[in-house]
This record gives sequence, C-alpha cells and structure tokens, in this order.
Amino acid sequence: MDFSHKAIEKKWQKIWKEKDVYQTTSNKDKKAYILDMFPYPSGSGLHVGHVKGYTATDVFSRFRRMQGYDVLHPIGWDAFGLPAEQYALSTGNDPREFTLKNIDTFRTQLQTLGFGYDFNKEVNTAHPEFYKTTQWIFEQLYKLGLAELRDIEVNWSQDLGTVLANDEVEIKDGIMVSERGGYPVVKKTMKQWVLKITAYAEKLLAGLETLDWPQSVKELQKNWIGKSEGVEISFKTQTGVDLKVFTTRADTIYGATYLVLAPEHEAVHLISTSNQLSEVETYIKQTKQKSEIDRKDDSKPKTGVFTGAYAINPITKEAIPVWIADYVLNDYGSGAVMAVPAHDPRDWEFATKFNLAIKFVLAAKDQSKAFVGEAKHINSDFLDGLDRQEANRKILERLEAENLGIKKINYKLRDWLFSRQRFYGEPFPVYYTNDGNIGLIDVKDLPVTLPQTSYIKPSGTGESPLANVKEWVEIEVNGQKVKRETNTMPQSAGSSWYYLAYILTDQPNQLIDLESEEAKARFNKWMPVDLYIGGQEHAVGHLLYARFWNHVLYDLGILKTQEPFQKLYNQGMILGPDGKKMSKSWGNVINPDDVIQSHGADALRLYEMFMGPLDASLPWSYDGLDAALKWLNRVFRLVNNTTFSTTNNQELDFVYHDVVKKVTIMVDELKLNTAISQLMVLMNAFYKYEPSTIYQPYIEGFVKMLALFAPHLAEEIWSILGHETSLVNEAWPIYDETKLIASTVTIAFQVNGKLRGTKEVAIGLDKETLIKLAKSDENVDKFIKNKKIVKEIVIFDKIVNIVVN
Ligand code: ANZ
Repeated sequence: MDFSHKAIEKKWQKIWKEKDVYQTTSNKDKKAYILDMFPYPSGSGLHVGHVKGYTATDVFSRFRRMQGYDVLHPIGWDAFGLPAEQYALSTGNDPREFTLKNIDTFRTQLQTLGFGYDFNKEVNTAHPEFYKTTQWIFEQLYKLGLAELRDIEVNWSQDLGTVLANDEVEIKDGIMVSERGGYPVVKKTMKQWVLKITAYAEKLLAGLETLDWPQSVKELQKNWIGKSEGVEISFKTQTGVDLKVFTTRADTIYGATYLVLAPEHEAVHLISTSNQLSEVETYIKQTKQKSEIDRKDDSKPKTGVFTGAYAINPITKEAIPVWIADYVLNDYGSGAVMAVPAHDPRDWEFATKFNLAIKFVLAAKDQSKAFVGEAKHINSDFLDGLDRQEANRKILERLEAENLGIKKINYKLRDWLFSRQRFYGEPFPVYYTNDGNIGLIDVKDLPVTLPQTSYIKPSGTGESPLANVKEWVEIEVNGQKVKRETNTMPQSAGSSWYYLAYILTDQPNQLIDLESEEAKARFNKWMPVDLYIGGQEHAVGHLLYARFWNHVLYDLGILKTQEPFQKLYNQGMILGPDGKKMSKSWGNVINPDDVIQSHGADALRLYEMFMGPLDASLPWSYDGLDAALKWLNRVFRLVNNTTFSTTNNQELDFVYHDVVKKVTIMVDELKLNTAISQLMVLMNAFYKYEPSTIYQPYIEGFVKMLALFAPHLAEEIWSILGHETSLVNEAWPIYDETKLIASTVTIAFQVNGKLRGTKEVAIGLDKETLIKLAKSDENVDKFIKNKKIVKEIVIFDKIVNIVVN
C-alpha cells in the first residue's frame, strides 16, 4: 500500500503549527543561525528554485536541532519594491495591501513544503515596526558622517519623471534610452543621499579573509572593491593650472607624451583655449549621452578632443598636449591620466588615431603595439636598466622629494547611491529647514511612516511621488515650519540588516530596540550567521551592503562580530526540463504547488536534494520526481504493519553504523545528494532481511535521518513505531566506531612477487587456509603448475606470495 502524502502532510503541518515545534530555543551551549536569502513576495508566488535553497537550509536546521543546538531558522519578506509599486500604479490599488496578500500566499506555500521556520520571528521590511529601525540606522550613519547629500550625476528620464539605475538604461542608436518604453535618458546632476561605503573599503577587504565563502564570491567582492595602489603626480599647465593624475605606472613617466582629462573634469573649462572651446563643449555634451558601461568598453573606438593646452611633464620638463576623452572617468582616481601610449593599449589606440607621440620606455622587441610585459627601462635617464619594482621605488622617491607626487590608494568601489524617487520605500527620517539646513527626526518620533495616499505617480519634476503629498511633507519641528525629505530608500536598505531583525523579534514584526542591552545579549548569542544560503546573483550588491552595515554596527558597539555571514553557500539553479533557465517567456516554469498536489512536499524536497550537488544547476526531471516518490513508498511499505525486533542480531551493525557516520559527515558538508544515496543503501540492506528480525533502533535511526529530507513521512513512521511526540527534537543517531571495523579484507595472491589474483575473505584467516585459497585460484595455478614451490610467504590479511622456480 502506498502512503497518502496529502493526508499525512496536512496532518503533520497542523500538529507542528499547534505545538509550535519549530520555536527557537535558547538554553543550550551550542547555537546555529541558519539563514535563507529572504524572498521578495512577488505576485507569482514561490518558485521551485526557491524550494532548492530553502530545503537545503531546512535540512541543515533539522540536523543541527537533532544534534542538540539552539537553532535560529527564520524567514521574512523583502517587501518594499518596484513591482508592487508598479502594480499599484497600474491598478490604482495600495501597494501595501497587494504585498500583504502576496506574503500570505508565500507563507502558506512555505508551510505546505513542511519547512521548519520559526514563524514567530517573521519580519517584513515594509512594516513600520521594521523600518523604524532602518531609519534609526540611517540616523546613526548620518551622525557618523557616513551619509551625506551630494550632487550626483544620475540617469534621468523626463518622460518617466524618474531617475533610473544603470541597469534600467540601454543604448539604442548611440543614445541612452530607458529599458522600459525606450524613452530618452540623459545624465543630470541631482542632490542625492549617498552612503560612504568607500570609507569601509579596507575593512570590507580585510574581512573577506576571515570568511568561509565560495572563492568566486570573494573574488567578485575583491574586484568590486578594486583596491589599486599607485602615485598621484602633479602636472602644471603652461598657464599654471595644477593637473593631478593617478597612475599605477609612475615608472613609465618618461613615456608620458600627453595627458587626458575626463570631459567632466573641473579644470577643462579653465584650460581650454578659445579656439578649441566649442569643440570641447560639443564633446562634453556628447559624453552626457553615454553610459559608464559604454565608456569603459574597450572594444568601442576611442574618441576625444584637444583642449589647446599643454602641460609640463614634471620629470622630463617637456610640454605635452592635454586632451579630453570619455575613456577617462571623472570619478576614478583624479579624473585625469598621464598617457603612456607605448605601454598602455588604450593610450596606444588613442595616440595612433590622433597622431600623438609614442615613446617606448621599456625595452620591447616588438614596437608595433603597446608593450605591457616586464622589461628593463630605457630612454628613462636615471631609471634606465631598472626593472619595474626598482624603477617605481626610485621615481616615487624623487617625486616625493621634489613635492611632485605622493603615494595614493584608490578603490573602484563607489559610494552607495541611497535615494530613490519612488513611493514604496522607507521614508528618510530627515527634514529641511527653509534656509536649507538638514535635520533628523527625533528618535522618539520614529518611524516616519508612509502616508496613506492613492497618489503615488512620479511627480514629473524629478522629485519623489511623496512630494505631492503636501500635508505629509510640510511639518513643524520645534515650532518651525520644515519640509520632509521626499525621496525614499532603496530596496537594499531593509535587506542590509534583516538578519538582525529576526534576533530582535519574538512575535512577527514586534522588534525590541536594536540598541537595548537585551538586543546586545541576543546578538552575542546568535551572531554571526553560521550558514547563509542563496543565489550567486547577490555576490556583490546585497552581500556587500549588509557587510558594510554590520561593520558600522560593530563600530558602534552594538555587535561583537564584524562580519555577519560566517559561511556562505550558493545553491545552483533548477532549470526547466528543456535545460533553459525557467522563465515565463519560455513557458517552462514548474509551479511547486502543482508538484505538491501530484507528488507531495516530501517527494519534491527529496527530489530536489537528490538531483545532484547542491551548487550545480540542473534541469528539472519528472522521472526523477517519480523516482523520489517511489522510494518514499518503498520506505513506507517496509515499516507499515511491521513489528521490528527488540534484540540486535548484529547482522546490520556494519551497514547501519557506516551509513550513520557517512550521513553525519555529508550533511555537515552539505553533500546532501550523497547523504540521500547512503539512506538508500541502508534501505536496501533492510530489505535483504526478514523485517521482524531488523533491530528497531536501527529503523528509528534511519527515520531520524530521513526526517531531514522527508519530514512528514518520517513523523508518520515515527508515530507508527509507537512514539507519541514529534521527532523534531529527537537526538541525532550516533554511530559506534567499533562497529565500523570491516569484517572482510582483500588478499593479494602473488607468484614470485607478481600479482596473479585477489580474493575477498574474512578477516583473520590462518596461514594454511590462506595458502590453500591462493593455490585454488585458477590464475595462480597456471603460474605454479609443474614448478617447484620454494617458499610460501604470508602477510596476514594482506598477501600470499608463492615463490617457485
Ligand atoms: C600611466 C600608465 C602607464 C598607466 C601604463 C597604465 C599603464 P587601475 O587603478 O589598476 O585601474 N587611469 C587612472 N585614472 C583613470 C581614470 N579616471 N579613468 C581611466 N583610466 C584611469 O589602473 C590605473 C591606471 O589606469 C593608471 O595608470 C592610469 O593609466 C589609468 F603603462 O597611468 B596609468
């Protein structure tokens, strides 16, 4: 008889909920904080891709719980965001109601999958009780000088009335347009909030070394931070304007034949000569149409304009022309470079196009292109004959001695643009006085909640939709009329600290104060996160922002751990049966609800964990899903209507203890597919025996291990075996090393020291028996036949060597 997954799953989900079995305990000496990247509660519900990562953390949480850890395994909602706002815009509904409805759907789905989340700790980033603390953290950042208003070049779409992120903009026919709708986009300078993550660049780099993260993600973060050590050198124009360039190759200064400034560089107008000015102006305008990605793209032809000015190379004293070109970015280094076309491919391309001088200062054999390798210096006066390191040391010494240059470290990392002209995000706890001063809303008046309004369209002026809500914007502080900030925070604000919010809650969205003593004690107990599972797509954005905030909270003395996520694991994707990424447009999306209906949550979970290594991206297979259900039925049949033995006949000792040991190690290392294989091995072993002779504790050990993957069926079997309470908090099975000594060995049969055969035999056979076995081997017999046996050497449990002549 097959088991009824529908009835069993419903029954146990109800019991778990009523008994609150997944409630976080906090009384043991070991803890495990096991975290999922929380979902954005979209209108389309949970995806089988979510199920993979969430099942893996569920398996691991159940494992740690049975091992006697206090386990924190929460879930919540990354609830602010553009889709809800756009839905609201197009339907006239409130994004809040829409989001809450989606959350209910998501929560139900998670429950039907049998996930052991502690729902008491649920949080929602868009809940005022949550974003009260988001605002509080912003206030701390502001007080620390880590948040400031800055004039920023943003992508502005007049037609959409909003600023767009770089990835919402594309280039069509050479101009920037919005990805949605294809409306023209221009660069525009606007006052925006930025968070100075760059101030933490060094700490964020150093912290990476301490983390158990995939090497690929560490590399991505390292490159994103992009530390570059070089020299800032002063070049003076003939009219006396100081132009500072940043270079990592100060040693090539004898080959610097021109300078290039970013078109936006503040000195451009100052130095451009009158007859070059109009060309310069036109070029600057063209640059405004270009995205940063475009400008960094080395496959695009180089463009640029001569300013008419010359600068003096401070070492060679030569006058060299000053150009502007968009391949030099204004916000990196000093926005100006000394061009060394002989040894930099971009400069080479530029110099050949515009007929500028090229001077080799490294001894390159091939002078038909830029030489970027290592070679001795030439044409470089006192640097001649030196290698790169020595030359760099010497030139820096001289530049510093003559006050012409200083050592400089630059980072590719940009400060974090923190303003959005959107309705559905956290309001800033900020106001402006009439004379333009910035004030923070008093902490006791937090949260600053979003107003109830149906008017959430972009204002069209570049201001946030909130600017339309006069009664919300205009307030009084200390008797003075002031105006609130109307931008909102980006979606990544809430996700930068949500993992701390779980620790602060005992009931959904009821957070204790983050700066309270109780909060500190709780953080000390639970932080850092011991295992964080999520997709690789968050490698830089979210994971860098959250690390930044965690470092700041550490510096504020609120946290005792600098780094929030000790171990990170990226689960692979589940592709469609066609091997393509699941997407509505391919029509290859599998809905977990359908699978739960047809095969049950346990089969779905088991299948997803068994399909291959957790970090591999693999296609969905219904055959695999069928096989998972079939195996669960095989398990059920063995135990249903069976009475097992209360005495151990020891027949299964080895395989049982071997499997327990392997599963324990494999789950610990997240090798979940091979752990399941081991459970299958054990099941096959059980099936070799008359069920009534199988030792019941071995069946129970098996059921506990099964519970990680198929918790509903495991509970059902547990109760069939006569237990009255849930197995969620049962102790993990232990293995006995003494049972793991193999009972057989493989003996090598040799003739004159050459291997002629092998045989698996019982351990501890005596000399005579071993020799007899060797001689009865057909192949051995061939080599000793009609020969005189001189000697018979036996190494017990290993080798029998027969010497003949
Ligand atoms: C002279 C030179 C000679 C350079 C040479 C390279 C090779 P990192 O920091 O590793 O990316 N550079 C500096 N500021 C720039 C800017 N704002 N936009 C575009 N390019 C810029 O590399 C620093 C090098 O990139 C600097 O060293 C500079 O070119 C260029 F054989 O200076 B170099």
